[in-house]
Amino acid sequence: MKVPYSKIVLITGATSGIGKATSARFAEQGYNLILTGRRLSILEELKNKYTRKFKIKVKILSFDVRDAAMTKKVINSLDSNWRKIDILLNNAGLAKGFDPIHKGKLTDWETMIDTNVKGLLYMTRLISPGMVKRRSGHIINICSTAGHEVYPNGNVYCATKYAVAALTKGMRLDLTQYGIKVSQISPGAVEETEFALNRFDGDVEKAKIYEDYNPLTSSDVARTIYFVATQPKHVNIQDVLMMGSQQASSTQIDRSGRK
Ligand code: NDP
Ligand code: 8X3
Repeated sequence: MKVPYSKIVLITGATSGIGKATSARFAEQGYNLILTGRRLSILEELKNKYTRKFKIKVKILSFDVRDAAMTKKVINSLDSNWRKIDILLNNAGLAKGFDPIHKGKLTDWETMIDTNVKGLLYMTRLISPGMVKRRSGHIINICSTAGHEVYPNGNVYCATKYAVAALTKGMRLDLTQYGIKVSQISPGAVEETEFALNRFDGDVEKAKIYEDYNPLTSSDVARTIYFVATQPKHVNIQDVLMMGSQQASSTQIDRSGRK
């Protein structure tokens, strides 16, 4: 075990992509984990793997972050030891659709707002009071370059990530006095995730958006999250805006082949 005491990290959206890669990073470093997501079988696989390989404790919680009542019930069912969460990684999120505003689907908009904004708020509201009481903790929100610049057809997804950026700032203003750090990571395009597949409703062909350049990988983002989470007590990295080397902005990507 490399961790001085059994720190607990709760990761939302641990079944795939950035959340899954980050769970592996913390697991190999000896942290105890609370892993959440809707797909129970994947959570079970991760729990078996990490407890066997790294001898850490893993709690899995399967629920939909859009469901406020269920989220409350599940988080409040944790026993007092598991409630002492040191790091909350608000990662669960998604893009749905890629339509201009006049053609967008209301159901897509509701899914994104309910998951990316309201889900993040539900989790924070449930977990931050314990951190305030203990006068310690670190909340890390997964934002996006989409929370820094809006791109065509990104409308509502970008709006949810601008909301995440505003909430990160608001949380920090409210929680700093209690010794709680609040940070966010803002990645550009990230492969080894289900992000594109979800955005394009499972259309494998449309989801092939990374083939002609090197985007970030989920492990690149996980490594950065780990770095942000393991700074000395007096250091808080507030935001990390990161992109693959072939990406200059949301719309400027060198698509001349993988380099
Ligand atoms: P993935 O689709 O691979 O992972 C998304 C995770 O969120 C899954 O574990 C999924 O779990 C969980 N999730 C989605 N909806 C819900 C829900 N309603 N309730 C509970 N869990 C949910 O995508 P990424 O890893 O790419 O996405 C993670 C975060 O990173 C998101 O916030 C995304 O916006 C952000 N991001 C992604 C980028 C990219 O290019 N990939 C770039 C910048 C930011 P399950 O389905 O099991 O519920
Ligand atoms: C994911 C990155 O550019 O698809 O947040 O919005 S992007």
